[in-house]
Amino acid sequence: MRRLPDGLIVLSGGLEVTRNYDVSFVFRQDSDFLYLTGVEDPGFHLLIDPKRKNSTLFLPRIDDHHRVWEGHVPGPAEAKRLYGVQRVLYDDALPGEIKKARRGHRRAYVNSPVQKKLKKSFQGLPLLSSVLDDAIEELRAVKTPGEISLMAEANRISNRAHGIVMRKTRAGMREYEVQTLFEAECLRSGNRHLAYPSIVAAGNNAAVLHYRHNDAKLKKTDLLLIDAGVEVKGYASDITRTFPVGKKFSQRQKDIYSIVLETQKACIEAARPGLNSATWQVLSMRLIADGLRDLKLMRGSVDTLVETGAVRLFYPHGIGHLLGLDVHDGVGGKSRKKPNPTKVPVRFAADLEAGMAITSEPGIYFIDALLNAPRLRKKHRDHIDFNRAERYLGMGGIRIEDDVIVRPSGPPRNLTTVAKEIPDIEALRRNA
Ligand SMILES: [Mn+2]
Repeated sequence: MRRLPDGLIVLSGGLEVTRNYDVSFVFRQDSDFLYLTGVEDPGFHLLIDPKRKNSTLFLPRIDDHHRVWEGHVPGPAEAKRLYGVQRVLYDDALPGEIKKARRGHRRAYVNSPVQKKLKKSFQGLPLLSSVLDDAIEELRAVKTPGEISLMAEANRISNRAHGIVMRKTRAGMREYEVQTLFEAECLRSGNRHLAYPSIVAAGNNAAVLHYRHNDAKLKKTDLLLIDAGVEVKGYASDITRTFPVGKKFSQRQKDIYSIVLETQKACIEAARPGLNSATWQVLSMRLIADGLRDLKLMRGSVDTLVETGAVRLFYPHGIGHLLGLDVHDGVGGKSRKKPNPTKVPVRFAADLEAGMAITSEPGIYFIDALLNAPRLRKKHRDHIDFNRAERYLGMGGIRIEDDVIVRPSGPPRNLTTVAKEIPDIEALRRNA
């Protein structure tokens, strides 16, 4: 209401989507709608009237047929208690309520389902949707204490599940069996959704950034990368660990792992209010370039390795992202956009703020499609020892990812506690 005081605000929540014939996908609420209402069921709408300072939730009218098949659905009185909204009505009242509420408003802020399906009710009133989307994105970027406690709960469950995976994974298993270890622990917590499809990638599969097959057999000499997290009341956790399928890391695996780990810890330490996201990205690229130079995989000044993009052949993604009701939680709204103070292009340059939830997730990968591309070999021949790099092909990739909350001062609060130091991981792997 404070951000958009001059218009009527109307949003529709998500609807069920058909999976096949008469079966729907498991329903997951639209994140903006969930943010504003807490409603996890389909078919709801929300009307906010800043002029009259009230908001109304509209629920789908349920008939007896529905009750027979689906069971109990809250009525208006119960919904009012559950969702803490001033007024609750059935959705057949929505067009009439819009007509009443639009009096005195010169515009309406609506989300795209309203724009598509309820346009007629607003006749003559300009409908703005990107302004509304941006205003909510801006609000969602900084978390309230309540949101942070839900994110901490999601991390507690995912921490436990990652711990089980790290203890119980054995050579000879398939990647999907490891996935089952993780996801069973999440379901056991009473939460039905994962924040995103789990990535379980053994050996060279970890060089595929969004690997989803999860069906290869684990070999004793492989590293296993698992990127997985549960969702609690819509709030995501997003955690990655990489560990040996055998008892111990090989020396070569240790060398690469240590660079990623030191980079990840330094980037967490640096995540403080006022740090520009592009500066943060450059910091991670510099540390990785420096480590790869020590291993003689790269040569030249760190500045050159970063500015020419040579380091991107080993580290082709960002250091992190905002986290919240979406695993990639928008960028914080247009008003947060700042000039990029670096020479490295980033999607969005903005300053970190206290209360933001972010991931820190550097990685090093040996990707055949990059290391064996003739154009890239030619372009970066002065800065990458491709012959040496080829010897690492097959290792796949290493990524370490924690979820942290930026604090007003000092280093952030780290919600992720899964083992990541080499001795701690090897202790969990001693029976492997
Ligand atoms: Mn992530």
